[in-house]
Amino acid sequence: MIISDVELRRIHLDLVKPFRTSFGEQTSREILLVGVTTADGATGWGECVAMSEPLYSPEFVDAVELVIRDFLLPRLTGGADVKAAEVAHLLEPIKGHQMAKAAVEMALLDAELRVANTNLHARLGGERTQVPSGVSVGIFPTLDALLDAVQGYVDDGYARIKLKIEPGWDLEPVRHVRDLIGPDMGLQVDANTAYTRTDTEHLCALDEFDLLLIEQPLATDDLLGHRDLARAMSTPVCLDESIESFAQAVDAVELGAAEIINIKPGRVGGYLNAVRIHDMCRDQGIPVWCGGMLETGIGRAANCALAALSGFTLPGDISASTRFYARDIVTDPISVHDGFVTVPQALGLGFDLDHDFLDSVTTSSHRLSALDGRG
Ligand code: SMG
Ligand code: MG
Repeated sequence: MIISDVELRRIHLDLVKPFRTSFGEQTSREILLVGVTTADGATGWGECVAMSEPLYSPEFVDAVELVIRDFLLPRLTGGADVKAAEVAHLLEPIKGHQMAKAAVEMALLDAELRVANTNLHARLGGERTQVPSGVSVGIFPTLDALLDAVQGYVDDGYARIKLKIEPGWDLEPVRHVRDLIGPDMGLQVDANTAYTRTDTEHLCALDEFDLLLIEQPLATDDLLGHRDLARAMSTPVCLDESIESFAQAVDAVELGAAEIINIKPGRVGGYLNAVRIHDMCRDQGIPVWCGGMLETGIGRAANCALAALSGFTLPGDISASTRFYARDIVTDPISVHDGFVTVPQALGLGFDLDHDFLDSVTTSSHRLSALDGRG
């Protein structure tokens, strides 16, 4: 593909209700979209999962836009013929910035698939046409409010519940939710790095609730702490924030720090790296599941295609679009039926944009003519 034009577009979407995690509360989402137009006249879109502030990871929207514009695009433009599968390698000289890189790769992949008249589901070769859908439930001001919300998601048909936890909001909420949903429904917790090694005994008290996993209890760089916790707890330890690359996934698995991995394509530099991590984990007998970053229908469609691969043996955070947004920017938003979402079969990543609505939520748009690459 020869990139002829790039659009960096920001959108703002209000959340249907606030979403609180151990690192803060969100009431809206600011998202950077990357649109690439190729010399064949195809347009592809990628969605960057970075948040507005560097609270989940070091990346954030303002920085991502700058990095893409000044450092990533110049390495892919200037008339060069670039395949999506080459993007990660071409961008390797730029250190880090996995979410920025993923968004660029995604846009090129979308364009490439559209030109080839196929989609991501077919390209990745996922066996399934439906994937089980889990929902991520935030921290609430009261137990009653939490239980109301969980009951609503159970009624919506979700296949499993993930509770956000933090010190002071863990054993009791988990106990009440387990009582509410019964022993058979999948339940897991996500601490987003809120605990330390000194909390081991406290965290072991979660073992009695038969959780599918505990996600990222300790700091991002505390692999040994996660290994020791994994030895102490019967609940499997799952890493999210700690895994930003294929190499880190290999190390974490070998060390015994990751008994399960949450694969987020944005966090690991793109869908193709995500597939490599999936393949490695499948070979090592490590279950994986597809995480979520409050994506729009662009990322949500692509995540469905990824989660259709056979190693994704646990339900992902791939909920209905309406779990976060009253209206999505795609024409056919993801919805949940009997615990499953259907892998979209539209061309490209699997979505078509609702251009009028997209324009109405756009807050800025910068077009770059890509023929003057500076790589
Ligand atoms: O998209 O369903 C979703 C969100 C899932 O909880 C979710 N994501 O750590 O896994 C995680 C969080 C990261 C984003 S929290 C603002
Ligand atoms: Mg997480």
